[in-house]
Amino acid sequence: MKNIVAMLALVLSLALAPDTATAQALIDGTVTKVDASASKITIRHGPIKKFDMDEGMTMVFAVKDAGLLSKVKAGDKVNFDADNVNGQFVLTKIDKAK
Ligand SMILES: [Cu+2]
Repeated sequence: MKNIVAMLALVLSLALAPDTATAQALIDGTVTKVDASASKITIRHGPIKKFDMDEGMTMVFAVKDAGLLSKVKAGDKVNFDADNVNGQFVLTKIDKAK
């Protein structure tokens, strides 16, 4: 019986691990401008290792899905993710920071 409990605990921890990893991969930032008509957003962000940005900066991101922009406004603290698509940074995910 103890073995079954231990195994269930292990399975549960493995099942939950990917969620934690995803959450940690998001980038912290503050929205400084939303330009819905151009599908662009300006975000002041901290270092982003995967883009070799060692220091924080303010930069413009194109937006894959313009619907993402309805969730946030200038001044909001956010957690977001982006892809580098042929040298253009494209926002793929954004949520207000909790
Ligand atoms: Cu940057």
